[in-house]
Amino acid sequence: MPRTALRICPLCEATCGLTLTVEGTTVTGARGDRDDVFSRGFICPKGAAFGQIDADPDRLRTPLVRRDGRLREATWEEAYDAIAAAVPGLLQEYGAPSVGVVLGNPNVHTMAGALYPPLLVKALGTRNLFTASTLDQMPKHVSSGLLFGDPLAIPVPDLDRTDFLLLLGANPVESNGSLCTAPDFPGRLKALRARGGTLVVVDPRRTRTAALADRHLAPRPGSDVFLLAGLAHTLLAEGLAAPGALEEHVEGIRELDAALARFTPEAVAPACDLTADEIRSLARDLAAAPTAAVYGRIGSCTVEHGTLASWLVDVLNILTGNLDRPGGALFPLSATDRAPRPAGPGKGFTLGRWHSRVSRHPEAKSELPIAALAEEIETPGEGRIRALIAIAANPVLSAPDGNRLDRALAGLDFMVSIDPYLNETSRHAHVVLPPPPPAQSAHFDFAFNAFAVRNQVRYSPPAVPLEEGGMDECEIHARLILAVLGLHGAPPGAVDERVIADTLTRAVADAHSPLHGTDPDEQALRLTGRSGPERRLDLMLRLGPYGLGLEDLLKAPHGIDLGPLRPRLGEVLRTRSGRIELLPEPVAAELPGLRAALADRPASLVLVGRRHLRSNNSWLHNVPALAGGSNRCTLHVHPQDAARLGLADGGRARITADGGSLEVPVEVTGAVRTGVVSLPHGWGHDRVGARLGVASAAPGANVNQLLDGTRLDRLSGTAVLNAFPVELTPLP
Ligand SMILES: Nc1nc2c(c(=O)[nH]1)N[C@H]1C(S)=C(S)[C@@H](COP(=O)(O)OP(=O)(O)OC[C@H]3O[C@@H](n4cnc5c(=O)[nH]c(N)nc54)[C@H](O)[C@@H]3O)O[C@H]1N2
Ligand SMILES: Nc1nc2c(c(=O)[nH]1)N[C@H]1C(S)=C(S)[C@@H](COP(=O)(O)OP(=O)(O)OC[C@H]3O[C@@H](n4cnc5c(=O)[nH]c(N)nc54)[C@H](O)[C@@H]3O)O[C@H]1N2
Ligand code: SF4
Ligand SMILES: [Mo]
Repeated sequence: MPRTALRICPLCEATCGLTLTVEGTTVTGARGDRDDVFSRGFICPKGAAFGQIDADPDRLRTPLVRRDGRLREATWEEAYDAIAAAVPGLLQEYGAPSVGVVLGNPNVHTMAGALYPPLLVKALGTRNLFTASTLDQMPKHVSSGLLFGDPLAIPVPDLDRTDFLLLLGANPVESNGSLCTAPDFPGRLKALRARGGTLVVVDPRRTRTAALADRHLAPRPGSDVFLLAGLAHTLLAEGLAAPGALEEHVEGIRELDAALARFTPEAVAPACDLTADEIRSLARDLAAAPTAAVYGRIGSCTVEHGTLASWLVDVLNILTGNLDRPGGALFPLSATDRAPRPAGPGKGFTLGRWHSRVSRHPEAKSELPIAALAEEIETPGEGRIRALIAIAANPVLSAPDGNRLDRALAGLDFMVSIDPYLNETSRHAHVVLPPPPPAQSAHFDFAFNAFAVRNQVRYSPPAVPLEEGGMDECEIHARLILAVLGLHGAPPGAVDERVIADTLTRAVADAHSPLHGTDPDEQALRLTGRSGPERRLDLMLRLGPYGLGLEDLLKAPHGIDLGPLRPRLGEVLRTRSGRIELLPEPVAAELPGLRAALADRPASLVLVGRRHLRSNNSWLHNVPALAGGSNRCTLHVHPQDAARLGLADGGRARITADGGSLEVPVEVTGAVRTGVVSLPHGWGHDRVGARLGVASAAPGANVNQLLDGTRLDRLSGTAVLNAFPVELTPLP
C-alpha cells in the first residue's frame, strides 16, 4: 500500500512543502502539500520530479576511492582510512593553507551543509575557502555588511504587502526566487498586480517575469549601477528622499548626495541605453508609491559593479523610507536566529582582512574568489593548495575557465568530494563520499528561513529510512572532520556534542540569551532529538526568538506560521556607529572610478545568462523528466543581430570571449534585446570519466569557458558572469 510522507523541497530557495507518495522505500510521486503553512500546495516541475531525482540510477551508492589512478567502489571504512592517511600529513608538512575547501550551492539546501562546513574549515585552520557565493550573492553580503554591519542582514521585499516592486536582474517566475524565499513567487506577483500594485522589471531579456510586469525596462546589461545611481540622484535632487522614521538611524545622507552629484539621469541614460525621462519618471513613481521595495538579484550581482549595484538597491529602499517598514524591505526573524538583543554599536564589517596568495584578492566574509581557485592550486610556492575538499560543488562547470580548473584539480595531491554524482568535478577526487538521496535525509532550512517573506518554521524528518550501506550526510561530514583532525575512528556524535557543549557554555554566560544563568549540563540533558543534528537543531530553536523546540516542530508537520515580517532594524544594526552607514568608505572609494566608467564605449555585443524552469545549475540535467524540450543549451540572439551577423535560427555559431570560444546552436528570438545574446550555465557534460548517462547524451556547452576568471566585481571578488563582451561568427 502506498503511503504519504511530507518533505520540504530542497531544489530551490522557495522551500515548498511536498507530499510524497512512497511505495516501500521508493518515492513514486510528489505533489504540493496544501496544508503547508507557507507554500499552500504550490509545486513546480522540479518538485514534481522529486521521485525521479531521488531514484536517479546514476547516483553513487557507495564511496569511491582512487587506486592505481582509477576510482573504484569502496567501503566507508576504506574511504575514511584514505582521508586519514592523506590530510593530517599534508597539514603537518605544509600547513593549514595547503588544504582548500570549496562549498557549492546545495549546502544551503541540506542540514549537513549548514551545520558542518564551518566546523571543517575551523578544524583545518585554512583561509583557502571558496564558495558559490562568489559566483552569486557575495555583492549583497558585502553591501549589507557595509551598510548594516552584518553581511547576513539582507532585507527582503515584503512581497505580499508592497504596493510597488522594482525588480532588477531576477527572473523569479523561472528561478522561483532567490534571497527572497517565497513559494509561488509567480502567484505572489500576480496578487501584487491584482491588488492594484505595480511591478517594474529591469532585464535585458523579456523574461516570463517581465511579461507579468506593468513596465519592463531592457537596459544594456551591466548598467544597473548607473540606472540605480540615476534613480537615487533624482530622489535627492527633486526633494523626493523621505527616509521618515529611518532618519535617526542613518548617517551620511548629505555625503551621499554629494557623491552622487554627477549621476544625473542625463549623465547615466546613454550608458543604460534608456532615456533620462524614463529614469526620472521611475524615480518619481517609486517615491510616490505608498510602500515600495527595490530588489536586485543575479543580473545585478554577477556583473562588474555588483557590490555598488547591491548597495544602491538598499540606498533606494532607505531614501524612500521603505527599509524596515511593512510593504517595503524588511529583515526576517527566523526561528534559529539568535534571540534579539538591544540596539547599539557593533563590531562592524571589514573587507580585505587577508588576501589571496597569488593575485592578492581581498577576502570578503572570510572567503576568497572562487575564480582564483585554479591559480592557487597551480602556482608553486609556499601556501600552495595541495589538497582540496569539495562539498556539493561543481566548479568545473559553475566557475570561470573550467578547463584550467580541470587541469589544476588533476594535479592535486589529494581531493575529497562529498557528492552524490561522479561528475565534471568529483571525477578528480581521490575519495568520493556520496550522501543519500533527499528522501532519506531530514530537512531544515537554516539559511532560507532567514530570507523568507513570512516568518515560519518547518522540519521534515527523513521520508524513508536510510538505505542499507548508506550514510547520513551529517554523519559523512562529522566523520570527515574527525578524519582531518587525526581522530579517525572516534564516534561521529562527539562532533555534535562538542558543539552543543560549547554553545551552551556561551549561552549561559550571555545576558541576552534565553538560557542565561541556567546550568549547561542540565540544558544539554533536556535536548530532544534522535541524532546529533536533531539535538543541535533543538538547541538552536531553544536559543531562538520564539521559544520553540524540536518537539513543537514535530507536532506541526505542515509547519508553524510565525507571522508577517516586522520592523526590527535596531536589533539588526551592527555597524561601529550603531547606525546605517549610507556611504561606507570602500564604496565611496569606488565612485570616482564609476563616474569615469560612464565615458566608456559600450561593447557592441555582450552575453547574459538565463535559467530554465526545469534546471538547477549544473546538476539536474541527468533527470529525464526535466531534460529536453525548451530546456536546452542554445544561444538566444535577437533577430536584428542575427541578420547583421548572418546567423540563422537553428544554425550554429562560434562565440568567443576572453577565456576561449565555443560552438553553440543559435535560437533567433525577440526574447533578448539587441546587442545581447544569452546562453544558460551548468552545461558541458562531455568530459570523460563522469557518470551522467542522461546529461552526457545532450551535453551542451559550458558558457563559463568563455571567461578566464580575471573579470571580477572588485569589492566582493564575485566573478562577472553577466554582461561581458563576446564576438559571434556563423558556422556552416
Ligand atoms: N555563467 C554562469 N555561471 C553560474 C551562474 C550563472 O548564473 N551564470 N550561477 C552561479 C550560481 S548562482 C551558483 S549558486 C553556482 C552553483 O555552483 P555549484 O554549487 O558548484 O553547482 P551546482 O550545480 O549547484 O551543484 C553542486 C554539486 O552539488 C551536488 N549535490 C546535489 N545535491 C547534493 C546533496 O544533497 N549533497 C551534496 N553533498 N551534494 C549535492 C551536485 O551533484 C553537484 O555536483 O553556479 C554559478 N555559476
Ligand atoms: N529553475 C531554476 N531555478 C533556480 C536555479 C536554476 O538554475 N534553475 N538556480 C538557483 C540559484 S543557485 C539562484 S542564485 C537563483 C537565481 O535566481 P534569479 O536571480 O532570479 O536568476 P536568473 O533566473 O538567472 O535571473 C537573472 C536575470 O538577470 C538578467 N540579467 C543578466 N544581466 C543583467 C544585467 O546586467 N542587468 C539586469 N537588470 N538584468 C540582467 C538575466 O537576463 C536573467 O533574466 O535561482 C535559483 N533557482
Ligand atoms: S519552486 Fe523550488 S522548492 Fe518549490 S517545488 Fe519547485 S524546486 Fe521545489
Ligand atoms: Mo546561486
